[in-house]
Amino acid sequence: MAVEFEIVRGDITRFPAEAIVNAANKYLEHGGGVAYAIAKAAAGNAREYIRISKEAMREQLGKDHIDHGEVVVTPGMRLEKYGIRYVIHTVGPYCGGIWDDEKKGKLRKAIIGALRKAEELGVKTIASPAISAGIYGCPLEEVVKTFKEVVEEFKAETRGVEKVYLVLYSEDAYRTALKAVTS
Ligand code: AR6
Repeated sequence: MAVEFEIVRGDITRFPAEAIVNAANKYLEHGGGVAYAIAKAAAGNAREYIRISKEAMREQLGKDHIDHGEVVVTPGMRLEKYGIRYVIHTVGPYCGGIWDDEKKGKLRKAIIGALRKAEELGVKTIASPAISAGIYGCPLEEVVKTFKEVVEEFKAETRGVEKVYLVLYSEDAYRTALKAVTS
């Protein structure tokens, strides 16, 4: 079955997909943005979720940081009531307003890493925020376009994933995202 891509407006901490993606930093510190929101919603306490995430990183990667393209999985915990079984932590590029091929390459790796992990976990639905489009300062339009391209390429290799959602938090961001893929 072909994987479908959909842009939606919503809060990823309660989005009913089997796996959600976290726009993390390389040390899984979850200090702000969507990472902090996921950490608080999942564990009730961000500090506890950081501890769990770092432990998972040690077990899964055997080191204390993630490179672009690598991911770490933690259980949904309190998010399981929405049907979220896994959180896939991935790290996008820091842009600070600058966009170039190198940033794009890093973002592509971050996205494909999360999608491949979803496939490996056997989930049918995965939802992601606009990785790097917040605190990391990458242009939202470019992030959305890159997302669409990567999902398009992922179609050729996936067997199990049926739906990929890109979840925008604000109405404004949602509108910008829709425009970015139609223009
Ligand atoms: N649901 C969906 N999207 C959200 C939500 C939400 N609940 N909350 C925020 N967003 P950011 P980054 C959007 O800054 O740019 C953290 O401190 C937000 O509007 O969370 O990759 C990490 O630990 C934006 O469009 O992630 C890293 O240090 C998008 O999610 C750093 O921030 C991503 O914004 C990563 O920065």
